[in-house]
Amino acid sequence: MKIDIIGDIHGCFQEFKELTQKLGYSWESNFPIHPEKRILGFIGDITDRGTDSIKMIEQTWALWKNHGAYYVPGNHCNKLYRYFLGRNVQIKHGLETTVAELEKLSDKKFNHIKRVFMELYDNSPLYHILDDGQLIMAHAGIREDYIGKQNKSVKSFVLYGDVTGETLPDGRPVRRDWAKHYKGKAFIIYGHTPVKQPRKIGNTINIDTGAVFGGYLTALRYPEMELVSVSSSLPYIEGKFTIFP
Ligand SMILES: [Mn+2]
Repeated sequence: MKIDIIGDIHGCFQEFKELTQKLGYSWESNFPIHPEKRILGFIGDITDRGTDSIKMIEQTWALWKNHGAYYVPGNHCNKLYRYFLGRNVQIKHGLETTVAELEKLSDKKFNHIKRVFMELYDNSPLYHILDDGQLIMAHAGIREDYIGKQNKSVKSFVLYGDVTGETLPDGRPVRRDWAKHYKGKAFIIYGHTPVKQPRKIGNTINIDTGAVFGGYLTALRYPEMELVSVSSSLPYIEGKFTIFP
């Protein structure tokens, strides 16, 4: 398989369009289509914080539904799904921007966006095992002993990472560096924790380069293992990037 997997987009439609163009996709049909039938992969957190979450829902759903794109949910996707279910979720940490976009829609358009997002979410696995088990897409990564399993712990890990339950002084959750200890054969591609440059360690790569915080939007071309990035149009926010020792 030939797939281009994109890191956390967070409503950055403009960067998504630029990145797919740089990857050789054509936008003639208003959706990125590759002339050699490469496909796109979405690593989760397609919405929240950026200005175009609705557009990213439409793009991701249509590419998944009609063109074989792969998607796994992130924690922000999970929260939006629970919002659509009518659960009592807190409209903050980025969800407020998506809700503000939704509130401007007509009832008809709102119901359409709700329906397609829920369809996408309901039909997507917590993580994808691709290429005969050689490649795994998981939003926040996955531990080797969780691969192939589906339970509450696995769900929490792939959505939030290896969190300790503690928080840093700035409110961000404390996360263990699972990638450093990963010894599995499958190559794990993930995002969730913004880093200044893609972080490749062992058989893992984090491609969340903080597009919504003024970094880059990054894709990994598989199986070529080439990284392709575009600069964010947004102001750079230093404190949002994790620096690993
Ligand atoms: Mn995330």
